[in-house]
Amino acid sequence: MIKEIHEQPNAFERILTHTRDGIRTVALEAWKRKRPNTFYLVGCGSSYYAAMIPGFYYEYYLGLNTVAMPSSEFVWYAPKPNANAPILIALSRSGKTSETVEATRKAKKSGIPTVAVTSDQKSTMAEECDYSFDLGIPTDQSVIMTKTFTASALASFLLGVEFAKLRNEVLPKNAEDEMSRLPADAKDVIENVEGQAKKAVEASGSISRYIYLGSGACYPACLEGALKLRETSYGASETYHSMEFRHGPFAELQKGIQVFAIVPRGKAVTQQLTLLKEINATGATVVPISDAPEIISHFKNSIRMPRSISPLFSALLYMIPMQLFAYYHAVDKGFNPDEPRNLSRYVTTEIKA
Ligand code: F1P
Repeated sequence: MIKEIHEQPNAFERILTHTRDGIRTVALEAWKRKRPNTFYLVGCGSSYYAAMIPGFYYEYYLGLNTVAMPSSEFVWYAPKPNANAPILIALSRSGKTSETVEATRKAKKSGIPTVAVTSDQKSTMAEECDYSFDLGIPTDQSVIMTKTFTASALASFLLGVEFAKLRNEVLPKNAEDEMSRLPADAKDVIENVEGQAKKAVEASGSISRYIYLGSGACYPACLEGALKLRETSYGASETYHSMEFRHGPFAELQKGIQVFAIVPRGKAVTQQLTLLKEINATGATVVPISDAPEIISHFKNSIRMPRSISPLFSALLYMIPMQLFAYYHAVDKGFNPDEPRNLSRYVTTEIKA
């Protein structure tokens, strides 16, 4: 797991150079066949959260109508065949997860074009989908998914960029520049936060429960951060949209609960600082992960992100400290993250519409 976390800068580099041509070809072919107008992104577990990240980007930055949902929900509640030119983009590291394979079959039966995003080109999903591109990176050796998570989120985002170009949508300012910086930014993040993540683990001895707060594309990143902790340390962890937290869950706060808050600078920092101060006043421990000076200076336990990193890719870059925390937390508790209990690389189960 730790090796795969460290390989993410290289994986980003490969996706942005080697994989990008294949992504362009897929977008162009799919565009020629049936100009897609509604983008369904699906996956299970980590791959579902990975799908939610580009899901946010497609809508917010690329102007594409998008729905991100678990594969099983797509199987049960697929769009009507006369829906607004749907396309299904299915994410699965293995390409073998039953619900995701079934979602692509269901789409094909209704005439919905299907794209496979997977690291196994020989998998059922890659072979059965209309379009598929090689992620171009060796898959995670560990059962726990880290590198393929951020890599498939990035590759799916790039696919959206190609569709947005074909639709003449206005791309986010500096997008290409920020993409080219991503591998170096990821390296910078690892160098800066690894020691801090270890310290955060050392300081967490009395914590029995973790809450992750994030917004925008960082919300699914938080879902994945909390899942990493559950998969490796089997502890209680949950996720809320930052401002949703006041609407109920706030009631349970007390000493022994740690709140991770992902606050990249720029968006609603002052409002989130107010929230974090309120949380802190309950006795719960606040650990912001942030590059905003006003947040970092306020909490002694902050994990400080490098200031120079790309704001566009916060969700991918802020994922790294959460992965590292989960890894070192498990090791600290005496668990082996490379032999997680009751977990396999992918799940096969019965799923029918
Ligand atoms: C999806 C997944 C993983 C999870 C576990 C079971 O696999 O849910 O996210 O960590 O190992 O399978 P995949 O469809 O991406 O191969």
